[in-house]
Amino acid sequence: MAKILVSGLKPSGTLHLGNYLGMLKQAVVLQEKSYRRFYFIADYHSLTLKYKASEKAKEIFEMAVDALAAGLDPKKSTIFIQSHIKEHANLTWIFNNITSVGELTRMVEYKEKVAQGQVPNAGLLDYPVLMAADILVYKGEVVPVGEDQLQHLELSRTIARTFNNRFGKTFPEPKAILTKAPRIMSLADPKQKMSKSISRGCLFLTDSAKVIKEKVAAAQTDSHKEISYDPEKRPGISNLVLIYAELTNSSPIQLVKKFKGVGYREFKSELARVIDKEFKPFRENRKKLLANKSKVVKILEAGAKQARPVAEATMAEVRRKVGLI
Ligand code: AQP
Repeated sequence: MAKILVSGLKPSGTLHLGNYLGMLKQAVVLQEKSYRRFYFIADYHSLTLKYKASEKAKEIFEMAVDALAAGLDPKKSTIFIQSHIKEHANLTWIFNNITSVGELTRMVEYKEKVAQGQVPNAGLLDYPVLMAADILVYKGEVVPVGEDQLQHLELSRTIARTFNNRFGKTFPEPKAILTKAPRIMSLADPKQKMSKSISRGCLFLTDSAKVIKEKVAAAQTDSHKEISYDPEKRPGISNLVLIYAELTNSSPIQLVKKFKGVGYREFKSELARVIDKEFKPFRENRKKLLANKSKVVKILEAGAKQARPVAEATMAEVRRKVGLI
């Protein structure tokens, strides 16, 4: 039987190159493999961060538009909005009772977000439990994610194991599918992950050719002259080389050879051209989808209709096993 694949995108801002190379590009490619796929827009997760209620609906809808524009195909994948399937929240509550608070407070992303000034609300702390429910409500076995989500995914595995031990075998222990670029760094600070919530240093999928050129030209590198790949010692240029490699299906080593004797300015200009070429079709698809909003609404409704019976069946089984009537 085809393995079950689950992943999500949080509508907390515009998609960036990190989201694309860490997860989305691979999600599109995986549509050609024999999985049963569930992709959702993680609107509940986005409420854990500071946000403006008047802008949230637009953000959620546009994240769905962006996922479709990047190539997620409703004929191959079930695409829907997280909060439209109430079982995500229901299962979170069950999982809350088998998860230790100590483990949640040790999550690196929680600590980072609080250090960045996010309110340490219970939702932010509970984020990884909701993530476990997102995956396990579909009995997900594989999860395409970036490296930042690995610790959360490990907790999903722990939750699945704990539940199975206590209530009987119910859930698989989901595994990550990582890309060769699982952590793209900020263009402004190559020691920090590129993140939607820190827009400085982000290269957005919606950026025009001109903006891409300006941002890549301004990307922080170092005072060396030659192109090389050494993420530890030369994180700035290495981040750019990795981006180039991923977008051209080559390897950093091949690129270091190819650009021998070429200066940073010329390399950056070439990289900007490669990025723009990759994202041009995305920008065009996005424009078309935004002009046909009812089509997107229908796709999301159809996706929820496909996802709901699967989630309901899991929740019915869980209710029985934990002793609810
Ligand atoms: N910098 C990154 N490099 C590689 N992969 C990344 N991902 C995120 N940042 C990078 C992966 O992209 C997928 C979608 O991410 P998300 O929407 O679930 O939210 P996130 O992981 O919290 O991403 P951001 O951009 O950092 O958002 P904010 O700032 O709002 O928290 C995930 O698979 C993620 O691993």
